[in-house]
Amino acid sequence: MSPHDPPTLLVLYGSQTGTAQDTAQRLARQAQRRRVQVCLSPLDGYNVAELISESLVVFVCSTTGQGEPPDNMKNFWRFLFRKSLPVGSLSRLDCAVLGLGDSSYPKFNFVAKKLHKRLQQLGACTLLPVGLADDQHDLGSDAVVDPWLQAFWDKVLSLYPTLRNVLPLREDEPLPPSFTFHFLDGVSEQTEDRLWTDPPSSAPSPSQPFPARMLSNRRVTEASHFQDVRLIEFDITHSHMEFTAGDVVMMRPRNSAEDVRQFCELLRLRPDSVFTLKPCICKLPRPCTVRHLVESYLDVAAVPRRSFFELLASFASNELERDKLAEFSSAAGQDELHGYCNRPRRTALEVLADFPHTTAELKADYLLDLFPEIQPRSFSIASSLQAHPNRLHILVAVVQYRTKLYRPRRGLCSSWLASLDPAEGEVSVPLWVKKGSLRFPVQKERPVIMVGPGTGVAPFRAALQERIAEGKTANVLFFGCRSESKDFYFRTEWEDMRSAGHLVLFTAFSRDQEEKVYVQHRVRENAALLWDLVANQNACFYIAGNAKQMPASVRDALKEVFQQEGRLTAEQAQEMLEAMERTGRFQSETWS
Ligand code: 2AM
Repeated sequence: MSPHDPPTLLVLYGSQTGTAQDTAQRLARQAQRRRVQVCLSPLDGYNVAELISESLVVFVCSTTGQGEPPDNMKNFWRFLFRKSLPVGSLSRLDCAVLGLGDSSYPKFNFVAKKLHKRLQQLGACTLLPVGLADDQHDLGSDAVVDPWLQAFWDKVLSLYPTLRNVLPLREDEPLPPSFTFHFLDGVSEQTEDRLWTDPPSSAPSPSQPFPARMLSNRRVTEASHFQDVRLIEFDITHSHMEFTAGDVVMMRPRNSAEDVRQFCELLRLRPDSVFTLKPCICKLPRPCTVRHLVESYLDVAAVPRRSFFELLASFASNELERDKLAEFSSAAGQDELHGYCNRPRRTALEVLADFPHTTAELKADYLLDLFPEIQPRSFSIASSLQAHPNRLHILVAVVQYRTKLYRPRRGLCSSWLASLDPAEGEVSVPLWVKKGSLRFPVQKERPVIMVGPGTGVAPFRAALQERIAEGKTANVLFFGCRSESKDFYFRTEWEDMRSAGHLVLFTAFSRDQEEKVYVQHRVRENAALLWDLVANQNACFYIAGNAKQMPASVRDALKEVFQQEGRLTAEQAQEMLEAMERTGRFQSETWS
């Protein structure tokens, strides 16, 4: 390598749902096509102490809900913000930061902006302004991402002019696969379950989840109601799992048997064939069956991202399919791709069925490049160990909706959970727990006000059980659902708490009358009580649930309460809410 050649490009990503990973992967493939040495890694998979000796790094990071870094960059984040790091320690580094965010959340692209600033502070040279892609406005963020990637390459070409003389690999030439499959004859699979013959000796983790036995899976909405909501109970005896109210449980869903069958048929793979991988993937058994790989690892039921089409296009030999795939991969074809895939929520498996010639020719070696890994899903824990020792409950809304496509769309994890029936035989689900963002007060007298419509009530059920067991009886709950007779779940539990004097309950049944009645209406109606609790008794206020309009409307209602009862101006009410937020007296956990 001459001194004018570009150094190895390191692409590091922090990704929660896989978008940042996909973008990082696209950048790495662009580098491979330009014959630039490239190394791709999640931030926590990289030894951050080595950053001082790197020359060229791109960081691709998303920002999660409340301005937090994604889980797979949390260790990196802690390290980078250590006060002891010397100011000039990254002075050898040329770098660039691309952020993926959503402007409907308050701290838009907070992680990327903060990272960019911190790298500069540590002496790194930032090659271009931080890229701020917005999921709200750009089709799949490509309106920002593509020009940013182009600007990055322009900058690299200006720094390393010898690159201009390198003939890039053509778009239709496939890149070498990242893995090789070795199919074996006459060997049976080493299943994951066999690793679990002894009880674990420490708390479960993503790499060592605890196979929790499902004890019950009960529908809690009336049979004729449109929404199927399940209360699922797990046995976690001997798991060493510990959690308190507000924590979440994590699990990896599996693809349905029908999707696995169809996938194997389209790719002409035998589900029972057994293979080993090079390099190996520690989460997969060695050897592994194709069935296990497809069922538990490849995310074939997700809407595929652009890098999927780019890679697929490079294999297509059928002319019609090749043209269409090339269009979907191009910047100009993104509107079209959005209409074909994102809007109707078409799955990768359905796309493969639309491109049968290309699919039939796909080599197994490319499967791990084409499909991302199934990401773990989180659920608020809905029970307390004090009320239910050795048990963990979750509340799951089974996601199902229609688009223009013939088959209804189903949420992978909720449909998988709903399909598991402990009455038909033993079912176990590998679980681990994570600290959640909601924290409840330790002081006994301090009241809590909780607003949790729908499945938003899950963490509050855990909090109520825990608080009542600890003798904390100043509890107010606002619960909202459509109808008193159809989806008012936990009714008897709330009523028992109420009659014992441990709960003040307000309900909003949105569709039991002509006018919509929502939790925020009940908040306004109870202004005097709420003001007394907040202003005179130091109460904490919580919101949990679906992140559409609800959290913002409840916030507005609370500010109105402050204005009306506390005789505050709009600005003062806003300041009061912000002060409560800073001190942890106003907290929210929302999800989509
Ligand atoms: P709806 O479906 O009748 O509109 C739980 O999903 C409850 O939250 C339902 O009663 C639902 O009412 C209600 N809900 C929907 N949008 C809301 C919003 N913007 N604010 C508060 N509650 C809402």
